[in-house]
Amino acid sequence: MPIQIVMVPDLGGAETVEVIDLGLASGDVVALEDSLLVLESDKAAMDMPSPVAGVFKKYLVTEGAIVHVGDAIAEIDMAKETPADAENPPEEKAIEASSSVVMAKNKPEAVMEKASIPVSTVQRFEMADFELGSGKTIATDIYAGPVARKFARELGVSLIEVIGTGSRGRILKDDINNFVKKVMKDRVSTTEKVSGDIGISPAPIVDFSQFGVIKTIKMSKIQKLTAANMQRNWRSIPHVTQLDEADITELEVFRKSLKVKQEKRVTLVAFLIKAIGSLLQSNPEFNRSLAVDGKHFIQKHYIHIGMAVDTPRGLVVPVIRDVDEKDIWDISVDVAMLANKARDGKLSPAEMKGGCFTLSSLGAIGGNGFTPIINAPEIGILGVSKSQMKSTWDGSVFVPRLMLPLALSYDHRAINGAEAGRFLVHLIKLLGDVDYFSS
Ligand code: CAO
Repeated sequence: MPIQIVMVPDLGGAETVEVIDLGLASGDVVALEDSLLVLESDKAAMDMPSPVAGVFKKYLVTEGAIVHVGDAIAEIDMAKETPADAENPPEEKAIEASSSVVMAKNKPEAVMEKASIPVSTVQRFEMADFELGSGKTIATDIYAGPVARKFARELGVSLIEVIGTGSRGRILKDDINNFVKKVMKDRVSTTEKVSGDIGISPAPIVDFSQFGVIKTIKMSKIQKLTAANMQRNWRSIPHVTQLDEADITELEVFRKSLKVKQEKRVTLVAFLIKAIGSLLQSNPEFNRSLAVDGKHFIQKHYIHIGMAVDTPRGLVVPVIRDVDEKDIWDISVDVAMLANKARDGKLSPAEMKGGCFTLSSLGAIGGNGFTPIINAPEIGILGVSKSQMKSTWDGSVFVPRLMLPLALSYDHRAINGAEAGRFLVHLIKLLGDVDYFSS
């Protein structure tokens, strides 16, 4: 049987060496001079190349074993030729490589013969201190065994860059792992730096109880979801907010007259939603979303508008559907119905989906203005604050007018400033046009 037993070669003076790295597994194809294992003397570590080509069977020693010249250390099956071997038979390669390599051919089964094997030395090898026998000696700066070398090759790691933490600075598999992890971590932090996170330090962890009595309150599901969505939208969308005021003096008179006549409640929010619906039709660039591929817009041919509602559980945004097909009364009914459902926690997931644009009205609460965060994948949101009587110049005199603060936030990847400016101007015009709502 063509089993070659490989033996410890002439060690050039050293009597014993330690086996420190066994890198092959049964069935591994071994080419001539492939590293079989690593031996280490007091002064150097050596890759021990295979004297034959074949298929590795097993080691006859364990890691940490102390071996002598001539000890059997491994078995290689030379019967199993590899494709490369077929073209270049092992014996020819062996003869080319080193005449001192003992080959299994023409030898009886399991020949136990002292082989003088070429040994490649690695880091810390000093010729004068460790003269090898008849083999070739290749001194390099890298001190690593075959397992580590194989692993490094698989990962494409240059061992020159890896710092060894093994005995006498030997590079271990873990050192390569740690090197790769560090490179990846550095790359992530470089990406973060490039993406603008440089200099943003994490929020300090403060023990507030040192300043007074505290209580930790669990966030509701809605609050957690809102926090995550706001964070994502704030960070990922280049927001611009355009500010203006609409003169709603006549509209408010009209709204109040409707209330009296119809004995039904119609709030300013219904007028705003109606007006936004009209603008999404005349300014279709606002009725889009950015496609995931970053190369297309999704143009919507339906008009559904989200309405931010403040509830005890947190902020929710039900959607009023097909606003373009509804009059002010239909919309008023939807506003009241969805706001009530929201406050009672009875909105279905479907009622909160499909919005094209959002209205966030803080008008009943107060404030001069705020910058709303876009509700992705929408690309625009209108923030409305409390209307106030203001002294305005009509060209000849100051007159009191009811002015409504508006803030239009838009995704600057999808909307240009001029488009946003026109959108707001048109909105202001509509809110001043009572005929539009009465017709
Ligand atoms: N300026 C002055 N008054 C306003 C106004 C404004 N901009 N907007 C509404 N009002 C008036 C209403 O017309 C109504 O007056 P009347 O009683 O005379 O009719 C009154 O304020 C109360 O309105 P309302 O709040 O009950 O109803 P609404 O239709 O105006 O709003 C809703 C409904 C659901 C939008 C509102 O209740 C709400 O929840 N707003 C908060 C939205 C929010 O939290 N946004 C922030 C999101 S980001 O954190």
